[in-house]
Amino acid sequence: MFSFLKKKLGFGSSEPSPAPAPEAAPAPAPAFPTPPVAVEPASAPAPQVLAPAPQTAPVAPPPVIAARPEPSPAPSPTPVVAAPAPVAAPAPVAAPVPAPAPVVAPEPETAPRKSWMDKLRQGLRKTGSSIAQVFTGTQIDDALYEELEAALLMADAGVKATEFLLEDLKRRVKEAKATEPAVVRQLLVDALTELLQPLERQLVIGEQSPMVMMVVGVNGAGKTTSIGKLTRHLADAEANVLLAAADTFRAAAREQLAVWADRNRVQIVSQEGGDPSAVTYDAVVAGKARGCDVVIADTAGRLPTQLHLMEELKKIKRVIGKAQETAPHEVLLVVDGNTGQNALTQVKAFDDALGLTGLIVTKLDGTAKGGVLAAIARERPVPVYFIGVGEKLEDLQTFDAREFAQALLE
Ligand SMILES: Nc1nc2c(ncn2[C@@H]2O[C@H](COP(=O)(O)OP(=O)(O)OP(=O)(O)O)[C@@H](O)[C@H]2O)c(=O)[nH]1
Ligand SMILES: [Mg+2]
Repeated sequence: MFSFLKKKLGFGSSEPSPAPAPEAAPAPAPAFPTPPVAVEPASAPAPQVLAPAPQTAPVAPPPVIAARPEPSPAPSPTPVVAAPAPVAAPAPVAAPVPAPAPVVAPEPETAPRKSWMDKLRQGLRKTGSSIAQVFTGTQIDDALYEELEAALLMADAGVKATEFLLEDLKRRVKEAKATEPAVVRQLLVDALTELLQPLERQLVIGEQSPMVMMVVGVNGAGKTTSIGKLTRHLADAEANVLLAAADTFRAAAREQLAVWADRNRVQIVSQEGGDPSAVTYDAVVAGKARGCDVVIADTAGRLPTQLHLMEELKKIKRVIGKAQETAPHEVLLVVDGNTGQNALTQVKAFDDALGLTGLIVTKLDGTAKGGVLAAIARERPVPVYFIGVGEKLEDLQTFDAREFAQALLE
């Protein structure tokens, strides 16, 4: 499924390993193996990095990460730090960490990629079918373009992206001297793919130790669930993860994250009724002391119009910077794909307040509003690291512009 580009040392093979992650491949890639990690600059759209090497079992490869840094004996700086049961005994040195055997086991090996693509397609079909219907006629005329305009707007692509796509499409149709509506549909897939391509980006870990990520978004967008899934993937890729329960607003939120930490056997820092900034600070300090690879802070949901709560987020970000100079390295916004144009509003508002580095777009398995990604690409192109197409682990996937365009217009 997906790999994390790991740079420098620390874990994962640090040299361009020959057969790394599968990705961008139509082939039935396995759920999520990807141990040997690809190394490449992040910027470029994932494809070239990743060979669709049909992975086998999700077995841990060369045991890269040396003995997991022990949690408890660490000079844990603050008392806040609850160090949950991080796995077995820490082997002294680079002992082939008994690869958390059970952790692996993604589901059925066979069809994962296809099945999540189906979910994406099914979700977007509500949108897609109306767009696809535009091309069922026999003529390319004004009526076709008018219908297409209406369909794109219905799919929440927004006025700007819709205008842009129509113009681009007309140019392509002319160039290709297309005469069949079915060909026009294919040209629209190309146009949309090109528009969405700048959003493709892969999460890079290993450049910073720890890499600190803060996750924000409105209530119920899917922050905690996405963190849980991501943590599992990171843990499977041998990264040492520490979670910060910076959603101190609800007790249940802490527990929800603790369940994920437990399930993935990673550490968590939380504090009853504490201040979210303080919890995050403690987590980053602990992450440094314990040699963690990634620290992920889960924050409470909030609307961008709740200014005092947005200030709180800014404070968390500042405080992270005090704990580690270059952090946070990622500020991810989780948006619910169902919210259509509202998602664009959220992206703009959170970006203005915090300077987003990436997005996770969830719930694309049940939405008729998938066109909003085109609006985001046109108006505020924050990269999309992952998309969520369901509640299961394998339902968190990397974003691939062409796959998405195809699913939307099918
Ligand atoms: N269908 C579907 N449901 C999802 C997806 N991602 C998350 N959910 C569900 O959305 C609901 C809310 O998810 P949470 O992870 O608790 O959302 P949150 O943003 O952390 O919520 P707050 O912390 O309350 O702001 C849960 O029921 C999740 O199972 C997805 O990609 N598809
Ligand atoms: Mg939450």
